[in-house]
Amino acid sequence: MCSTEDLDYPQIILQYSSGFLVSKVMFTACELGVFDLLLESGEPLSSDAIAARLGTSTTGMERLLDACVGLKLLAVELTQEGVLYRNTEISNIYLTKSSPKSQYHIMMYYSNTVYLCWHYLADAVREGRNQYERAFGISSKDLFGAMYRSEEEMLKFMAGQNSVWSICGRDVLAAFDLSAFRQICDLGGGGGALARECVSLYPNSTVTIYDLPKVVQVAKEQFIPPEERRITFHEGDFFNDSIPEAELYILSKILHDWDDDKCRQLLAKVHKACKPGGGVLLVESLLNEDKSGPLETQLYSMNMLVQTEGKERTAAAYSKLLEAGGFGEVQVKRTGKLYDAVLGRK
Ligand code: ASE
Repeated sequence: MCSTEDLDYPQIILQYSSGFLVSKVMFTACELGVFDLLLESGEPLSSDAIAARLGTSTTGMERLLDACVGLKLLAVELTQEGVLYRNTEISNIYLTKSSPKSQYHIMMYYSNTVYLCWHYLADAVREGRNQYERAFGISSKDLFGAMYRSEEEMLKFMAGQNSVWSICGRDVLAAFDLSAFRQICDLGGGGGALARECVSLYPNSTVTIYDLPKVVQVAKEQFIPPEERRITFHEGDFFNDSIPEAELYILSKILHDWDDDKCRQLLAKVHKACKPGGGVLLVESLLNEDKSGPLETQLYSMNMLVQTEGKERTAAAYSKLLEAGGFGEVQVKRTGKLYDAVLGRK
């Protein structure tokens, strides 16, 4: 017989069960503008004042604020006027829209897109494929046709990816000394935050952002200032169109979108275009060789299942793909952060 006393750590199960509640509380406080309001106000505010300013119910806002206090995203003070709420340091840095390290956009993407796909996680596991048809009623035949099903979705994704580089961009670009590569092509470079980090860290380099025409248009108009002369653009679909010559190709979170066949196909094409002595830098979240962790990467791999045609891989798996594409001298650098770097040479 099994009694509850035999269970050593029931609190772990309870904690895991409510994990999604934690995410949703943080996303919702971001979405409603709680952290932005408290930053702007410059002084602690009551739940009634916050509810009034943000146009929400008082009963809902009070509970949202209290849950944020429990998560240490807000702090409370008891004063004569009653309970007042203020941002903590992490919420000021990461959860306000205007902060240079803001994660606001990736949270909105998680809350409004990723979250809906995860509703069908069991179907994704049963079928072994993404869930755009169930979640959004659209065909997933053309992956980025589905991902960028509207201009708004594309913008949310681009802004979301950009926010990740404000935290991890430097580490992945500094993992190897890339200063010898002057002509760099960022394949699927999107909103260009990594390209901007790259020209800032390596001032003698120029970066061409290669992406789909509609992505390049938005990147030019909304993400990259025209005075940034070291960044140029190339419109195309890297599976079907030609890839320009360069000394270094950056494939940042590209291979994790695709199956092994597509990855080999793309890497072989990059190898052909690459100047002799050049290289390719993969930026990905690496699984341990026995796939025992890191947990964040294991979860991202589940996300690749519900959202893409790919998965997260081990360093050995990326090395094999690089070698199959023709690259050699593969070096791996773990950054200790979310994203790691793998360099191959032609
Ligand atoms: C992709 C990256 C992401 C494709 C779909 C995606 C992200 C979310 N959805 O290339 C950002 C990284 N986060 C996760 C959970 O992988």
